[in-house]
Amino acid sequence: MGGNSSKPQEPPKSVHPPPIKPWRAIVFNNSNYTSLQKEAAEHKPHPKASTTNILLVGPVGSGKSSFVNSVLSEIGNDEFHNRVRYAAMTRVNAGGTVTRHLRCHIHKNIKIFDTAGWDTENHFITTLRFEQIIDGEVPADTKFSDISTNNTTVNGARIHCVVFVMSAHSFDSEDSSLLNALEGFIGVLTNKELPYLLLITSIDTETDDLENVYKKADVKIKVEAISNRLKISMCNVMVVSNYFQELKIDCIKGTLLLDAFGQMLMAAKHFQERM
Ligand SMILES: Nc1nc2c(ncn2[C@@H]2O[C@H](COP(=O)(O)OP(=O)(O)O)[C@@H](O)[C@H]2O)c(=O)[nH]1
Ligand SMILES: [Mg+2]
Repeated sequence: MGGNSSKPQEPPKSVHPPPIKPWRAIVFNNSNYTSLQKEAAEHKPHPKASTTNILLVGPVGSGKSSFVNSVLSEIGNDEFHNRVRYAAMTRVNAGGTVTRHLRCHIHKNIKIFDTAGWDTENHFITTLRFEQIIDGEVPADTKFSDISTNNTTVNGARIHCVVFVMSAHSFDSEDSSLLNALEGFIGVLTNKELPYLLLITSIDTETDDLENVYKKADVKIKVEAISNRLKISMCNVMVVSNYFQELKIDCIKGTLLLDAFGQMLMAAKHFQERM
């Protein structure tokens, strides 16, 4: 009698499944972080290419511009004293798309091309326009609507690696016709033997424990679902959390960002060798 008020309360059951064996080995410490920064800073394109050119493709709001900003903050940290760069090109809840032009961000011998979200109105024309960008027929700063499929030039930079950017947070609500179109575009890249990677951003919305991101069963299930939907093999999938509210760069986010970026540089160089 008297109830069990003195019984210690059981801790609430975790809603997350138990940790799994990490599906990717990554070390989060200063020495690995510094070595990843060095790898990017010392990047040299293959002698057959003057610069390494990476193209980001994906829906509006997937985190493309934020990724550029995050990576430039990491590789330009000497100049910015560990500050996150001013994010001029990102926008919250962008209804339209902020990036209407092909934007080129240059750091030494690396060029990162940021693009508008895929035009869902006309997948066919959009695919042709992106094909022209890849082939180096579109100069930087060209407005997307001005890319003409019957007026080709060679004033652009030939792309060496394409990165599909998807947000873990909004993937489930992406338009399926857009995902089909991106899948079709991946077919174009396969024919050209151009390397491509899948970059999953906003992984911080799936876990608040980024350091153990590769041990989380539910994160793995989500990442697998995205990679299966786009038919991109898991070995070509990178997960990151962009800087979106921070003022200073940090080792955990930076390690994931630079690891992803290093993979892009390596894939691009592999293509350059075979040019
Ligand atoms: N939580 C979180 N938000 C992000 C991340 N990356 C981008 N965002 C936010 O998503 C919105 C759209 O990002 P943006 O980079 O402009 O997307 P873009 O249209 O693909 O260039 C912005 O409000 C960003 O702050 C991320 O990794 N985590
Ligand atoms: Mg953008």
